Amino acid sequence: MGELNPPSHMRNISRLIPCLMTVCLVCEHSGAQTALAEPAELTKTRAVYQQQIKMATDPIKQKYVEYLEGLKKTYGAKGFLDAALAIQTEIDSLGIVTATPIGAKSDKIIIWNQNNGGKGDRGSKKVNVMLFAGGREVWSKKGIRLQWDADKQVQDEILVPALHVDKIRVEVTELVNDKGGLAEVEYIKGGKNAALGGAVVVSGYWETNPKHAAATLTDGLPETFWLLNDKQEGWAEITLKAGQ
Ligand SMILES: [Ca+2]
Repeated sequence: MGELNPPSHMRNISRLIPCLMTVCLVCEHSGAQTALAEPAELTKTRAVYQQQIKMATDPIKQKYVEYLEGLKKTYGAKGFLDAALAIQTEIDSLGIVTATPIGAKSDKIIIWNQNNGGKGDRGSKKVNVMLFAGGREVWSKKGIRLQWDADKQVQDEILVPALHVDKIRVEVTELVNDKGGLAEVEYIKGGKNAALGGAVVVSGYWETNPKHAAATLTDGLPETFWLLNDKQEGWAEITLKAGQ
């Protein structure tokens, strides 16, 4: 009897094949019909349904985004940049527009170089930039090449992640004619310069001449400039205005 089983199975399978093919054809056919002739009521009701889902879920997403923003700041302040950026990616993926810009590159630093008031014998070629929050470094970029022109004053923009920052440090590492300096450092956040009028501490300034002291970096005037002593690299630390 066992010898008869295989042909019997084969017969069953061959009977099934046309049936399966018919089912497939029907499926395909009915699918095409639905796509071509969707009733207006369905389109309309689906739009209402999707709108209701959006209205119901947006407040939940909003709350989640608020939580993530707080978490991002906590990690940023502790110096865990990778964690902060991972949280930013999660926020971006939710597609929620919040009141405050959350774009990872919405903030920027603008560094105005100087040429010794048009004399063209002093300036800076390269800088390192560090961002701090609560005394910890949260972001840095090293070896940034600055534009410099002997006749006209030029500036560079450096895009930075939208993290909570309270202090920035600029290190001048390469000089023009061994005589460095900068005219102004701006920290643009939400369209405003958070460095304007901020307290500045510098490694030193040219012949302790007050005309070229630390405060010239945040006075909002590109024509006033900080000069380093000859043949010396140096740094400036700027405390951003509170509440920025
Ligand atoms: Ca200035």
